Amino acid sequence: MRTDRTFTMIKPDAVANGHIGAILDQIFKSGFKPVAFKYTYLTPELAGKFYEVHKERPFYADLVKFMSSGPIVAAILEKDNAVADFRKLIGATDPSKAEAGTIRQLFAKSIDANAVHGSDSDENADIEGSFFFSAYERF
Ligand code: RTP
Ligand code: MG
Repeated sequence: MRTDRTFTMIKPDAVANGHIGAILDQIFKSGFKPVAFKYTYLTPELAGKFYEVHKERPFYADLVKFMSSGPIVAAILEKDNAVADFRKLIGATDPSKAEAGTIRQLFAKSIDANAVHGSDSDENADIEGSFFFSAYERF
């Protein structure tokens, strides 16, 4: 299992608020290199499938509704120790608890509309990247 890739989404709130450029700038300045990018949209069915691990959690329905509420940017990023370093860059799930200077502290409004997603393991980075991109795009 490779350890130099992660998967991210710029979520509907950050896209709608015009933060794509600023967020990508911060990601690239932190040393992540682009592997694959897509400006796209999750239907409720696709959002439900993507977040299936949270199916039994109380916030699942709201999460699916939010993630399918508007366009997103999906991307595979490359850097040593990508998963952990990226989660450090985005900050805590709840932006009110996120460290100063993190992407969620700067751009997120609430725990639901929290601007970005970051994979939580190397295995999930691979699964999530494969959800959006074909094998040749992940070369
Ligand atoms: P993500 O998967 O989006 O990168 O976020 P995460 O790892 O920091 O958090 P996770 O536990 O995977 O939860 C996925 C998304 O569900 C919403 N959530 N709401 N109300 C709540 O207690 C709660 N907990 C999680 C968040 O929007 C979170 O990003
Ligand atoms: Mg997560």
